[in-house]
Amino acid sequence: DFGEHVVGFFSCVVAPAAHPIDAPVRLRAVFAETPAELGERFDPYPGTLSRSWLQDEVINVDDTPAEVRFPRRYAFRYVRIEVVAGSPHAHAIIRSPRVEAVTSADETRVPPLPSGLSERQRSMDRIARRTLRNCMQTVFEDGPKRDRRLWLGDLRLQALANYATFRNYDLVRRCLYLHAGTATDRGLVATCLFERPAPVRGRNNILDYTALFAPTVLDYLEASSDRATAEDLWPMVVRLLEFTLEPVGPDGLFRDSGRWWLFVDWDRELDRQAAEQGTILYGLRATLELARRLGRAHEVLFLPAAIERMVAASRRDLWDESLGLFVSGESRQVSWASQAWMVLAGVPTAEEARQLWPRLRTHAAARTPVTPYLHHHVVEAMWRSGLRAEALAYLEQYWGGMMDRGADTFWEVWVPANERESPYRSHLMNSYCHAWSCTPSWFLRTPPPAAP
Ligand code: RAM
Repeated sequence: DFGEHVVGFFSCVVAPAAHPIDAPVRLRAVFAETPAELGERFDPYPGTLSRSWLQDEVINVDDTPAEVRFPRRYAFRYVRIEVVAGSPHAHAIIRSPRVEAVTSADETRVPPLPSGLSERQRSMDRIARRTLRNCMQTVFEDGPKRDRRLWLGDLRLQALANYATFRNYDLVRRCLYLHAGTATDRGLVATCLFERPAPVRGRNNILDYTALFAPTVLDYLEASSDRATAEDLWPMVVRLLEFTLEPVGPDGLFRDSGRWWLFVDWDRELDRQAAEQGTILYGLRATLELARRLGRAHEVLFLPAAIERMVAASRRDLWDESLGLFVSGESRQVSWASQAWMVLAGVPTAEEARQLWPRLRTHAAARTPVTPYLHHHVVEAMWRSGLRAEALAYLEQYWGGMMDRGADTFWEVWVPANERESPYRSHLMNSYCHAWSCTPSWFLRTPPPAAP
C-alpha cells in the first residue's frame, strides 16, 4: 500500500535467500487502484473491453540479486507480488519496493483554498486534485489505468478543474491542437484520440462531445487570455456547426438521425433527445459568445435565430407544464439528464430552473445519473440556477459518498445502490481515477456565477 493513488513505474529488488538458485524467479504482480482488484480474480474475465487493461504482469528474473523494473506505466495504490515459480531450494526475497510517479501537474502552482470550507470539503478537494493530477500526463487522459486517451467530453471538465488548481494552460492548448490536428477533412474533431505513435482520431463520433468543443475553447480563452489560440481555432469552431446542427430540424428540434453515438451518460434506458437538444444549444451559445469576444459575430449572423428556434422548440415540445419538468422523446421520459442540460442551455427562466429541482426529487420515475460525468452536469446546472448551497449539498452527498467508501481518487462510475455497476460488464475494468470525476475542486474553488 503506497498510501495514495499514483501513476508511474514500479521497481523492486529480488534477491535469493540462499545460493545457488537453479531456476529463474517467476513473479506475478497485480497493480490495483482499489482493494477489489487486489482481492478478486481477473479470470475468467466477463468484460466487454479488452482484458489486457487489467494490470497484471508476469516477469522472469534470471540473475539475482537484481533490481527489477516493471515495463508498463501503471495506475495504482496497491501492489501484490507472488512468486509463482522458482528454485525449489531457495526462496526469493522481495524488498525495496519503489514507485517513480509521473504527472504534468505542478503542485506548487495550486492556489490556496478559499476560507470557510469544512474539513470534509478540504479532503474532497484533495482527492479531486489527486484525481486530476494523476490523469494529467502528456494529454489529459480519461483514466490512467484504462483508455489512457484524450476524450473531448472529459477534457472540458478537466480543463475547468485545472484552471482552478494547477493552471497548466499549455496542456489544454496542446489538447485543443491535437483535436484540431486530427479532425477529418470536413473538419469534424475527434471524440477521442490517441497520441502515439502519431496522433490519430478514434473511430467513434459522439454528438454531445462534438458540441462541447466550442465551450472548451471559450473556457480556455476566458481562463488563459490566450486570444491567438482561440483565433486560430475559430474556423474549426464554425465548421463544427455544420455537424451539430445537422440533426436539428427546421422546427428547431433535435431528432436522432442514427448517425451519431449519443452519449450523455452510461444509461442504456435514457432517452437522450432533451439532453442532446440542450448540449447542442449550449454549444451554439458558446460559439456565439466566442464570436463576440473575437469580433467575428458577422461570420455567424444566422446563430441568434438558430438559438431562438431551438429554445422555442424546447419550450414547445419538451416542457411539460403540468409536471413543471422537461420530458424527452416519444415516451416523454423524465430524467435528471434532461433537466440538467435544459438548464445549462438556458431554456427555462431563472425561476422555473430554481423550482424544477424539488419537483424532480419527488418524481419517482425520473431516471437518475450513473456516472460522475452526468452528476457533474446536475451540480453545474444547480450552480447556474443560483442554487449554490444545493449544489454543494449534492456534491457532498455524491462525491462524499465515494469518500466514505474509501476513495482516494474519484471513480468513473458509482451507483450507490449497485456498487458493481459497470458499463463494461466488469467492475474490475472500471477506472477508479477518472477524468470526469475531478470537478469538486472546480466547484469548491470557483465563486458561483451571479444568479441568472
Ligand atoms: C468511456 C470513458 C471515457 C468517456 C467515454 C464516453 O469509455 O470512460 O472517459 O468519455 O466512455
